[in-house]
Amino acid sequence: MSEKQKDQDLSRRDFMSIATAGSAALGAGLILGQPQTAFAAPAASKSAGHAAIPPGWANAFQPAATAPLYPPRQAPKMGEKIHEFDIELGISIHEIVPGIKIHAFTYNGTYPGPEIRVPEGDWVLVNFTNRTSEFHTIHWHGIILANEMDGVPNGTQWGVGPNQTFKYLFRAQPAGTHFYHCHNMTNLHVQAGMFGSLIIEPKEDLVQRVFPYKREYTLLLSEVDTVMVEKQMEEMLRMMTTMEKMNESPKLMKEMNGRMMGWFMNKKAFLDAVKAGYIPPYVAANTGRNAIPNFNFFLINGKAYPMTEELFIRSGENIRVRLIGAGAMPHYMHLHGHDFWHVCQDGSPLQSPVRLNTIPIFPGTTSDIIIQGTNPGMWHFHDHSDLASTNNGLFPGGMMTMVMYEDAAEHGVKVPEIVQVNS
Ligand SMILES: [Cu+2]
Repeated sequence: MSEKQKDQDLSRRDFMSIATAGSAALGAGLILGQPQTAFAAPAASKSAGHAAIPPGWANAFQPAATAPLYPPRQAPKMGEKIHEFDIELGISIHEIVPGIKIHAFTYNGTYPGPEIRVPEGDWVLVNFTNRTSEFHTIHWHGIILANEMDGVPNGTQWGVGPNQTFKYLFRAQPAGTHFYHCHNMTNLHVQAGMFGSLIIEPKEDLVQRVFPYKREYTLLLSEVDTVMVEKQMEEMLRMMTTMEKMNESPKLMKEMNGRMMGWFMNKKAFLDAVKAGYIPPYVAANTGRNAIPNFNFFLINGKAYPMTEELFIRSGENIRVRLIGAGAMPHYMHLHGHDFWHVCQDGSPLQSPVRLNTIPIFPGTTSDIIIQGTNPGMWHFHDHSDLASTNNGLFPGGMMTMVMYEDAAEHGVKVPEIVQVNS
């Protein structure tokens, strides 16, 4: 797959050893909270007033700007670059935190799936092979592509059945932070791990120009009802034989769909079936409140605190953080000790960056922020909804991580090494 995020290999333990080694600086008279490094950041951050636009940020309003850069129905031409990826879907065991494991649908064995990162305007070819007994697709969320490639089962394509391969081909547009996910039974399949980031790098990056950065992090935010996932995954495994039989014959599948799966060829076929006595499953007693997820784990890149990965920064450094609302609930990411710049929404640069300390991430949205290294220490970065800072109802846990200054000790800040799983 695409290359891994760089520069994240410094473990918390390494960080602590750095912090401990430098702790003598505490006695050396350093003033806490005042970084000595020159601050490589826009002058606007030093100016008064929250509305100041960082200099160099020219992003004038254009009424036609939402039109695709390239015609979505074009085919690749000679000389155009095609990035090819193989994605195989299987069933894995995924550990959220020690002691909590669930059955997961995984793209290439990871929860969430692998990052796809390509330059804007190049082509993406994904060979998607389904090695499970359920139907799946991949929907390319936020991408402007040909209708047939949109990955909506029984909408723009038949679901990809067991051991079938579907080739998704599209041009990488528009630039920015996007994601992909299964569009079949999304309530279960996304909770079960079928989502991942899709980063399209622009030819000219306004964010990089105005806020020079070397390190970036992508945080996929989601949540899971582990009881529901386990129950439904077990049911799915029991249904395996029926599903495989249906897959043997598309004709049989079309005939059986109404009764077996609740699929109809069109609206009239559905209404005719109702007239003939068909009872839709949502009327039946086995659904309702019990089938609505009651989320008990809240995840960043598939993990809950304390197993979430920290974000590392140094004084004077800018880091870019891509936040993706991949799940079913809104989250309100709050950073302690800093304001940050909200620079992009749903991939595109804002008309002007917005200064915040808490940013709402709604389902299906992406927000890019720039954190400037202005306050050495170890700072909580978490969903400010208290519901989401728990594991199975116990605080602390869930959607929480830390922004860790690698040079905290040099600035006289001592960072405690505590891992807490109950208060
Ligand atoms: Cu799926």
